[in-house]
Amino acid sequence: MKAFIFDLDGIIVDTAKYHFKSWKIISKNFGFELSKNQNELLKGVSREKSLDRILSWGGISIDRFEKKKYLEKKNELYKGFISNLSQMDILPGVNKLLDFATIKDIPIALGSASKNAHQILEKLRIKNKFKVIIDGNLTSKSKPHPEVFLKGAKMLGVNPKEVIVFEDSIAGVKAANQAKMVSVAICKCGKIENAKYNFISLDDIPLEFFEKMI
Ligand code: B16
Ligand code: MG
Repeated sequence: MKAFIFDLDGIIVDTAKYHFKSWKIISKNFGFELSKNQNELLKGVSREKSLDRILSWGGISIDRFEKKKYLEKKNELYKGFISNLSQMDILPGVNKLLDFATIKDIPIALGSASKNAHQILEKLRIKNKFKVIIDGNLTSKSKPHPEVFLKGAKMLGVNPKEVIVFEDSIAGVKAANQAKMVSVAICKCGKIENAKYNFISLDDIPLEFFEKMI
């Protein structure tokens, strides 16, 4: 394997729960309760696309000015929830993999839909580990479109087929597969459909798993 691309929310840090909390509040404003199952379909999806999905689930139609207002409100709520993030919030197994990649000279990229990615990596104090950071500000097509990962591979100068992508979302696994990369899904649910490999936690991946591929 020539490179690793990490998703952010749900892989490096459990910010997925804060996106859910924020969208739940916004959905309540529209008069409905956002379910856990619906939230799964928002993971890895851009802020704008997420709002569009919520509006369609609620059967609500608003103009673009209102949309902008709710997008800002959602981000304000979210930023409030993540204000105290620190190194302590890095998920189990992340540092082990980052260290392994450094020792083995495997370049690392971030492939996230989030426009808050830089701030989050700074709070976690691991931004310097990433050779390339592709976030929601550098992409125009939301996962499941492979743009975010293909851009990452291009900037790292590696062939997509030689990239392992770590993802926690249905949309992200689809994006990695469409990019012809090796998708490794991390989900407490046990399995994300069509992922090449599935693990419950990054910490469960034995390093020999990678030794076989590099
Ligand atoms: P923001 P990932 C995604 O991050 C989240 O999974 C998704 O729930 C969120 O809507 C999206 O980022 C945009 O985030 O509002 O911070 O720009 O999983 O691709 O790292
Ligand atoms: Mg994610």
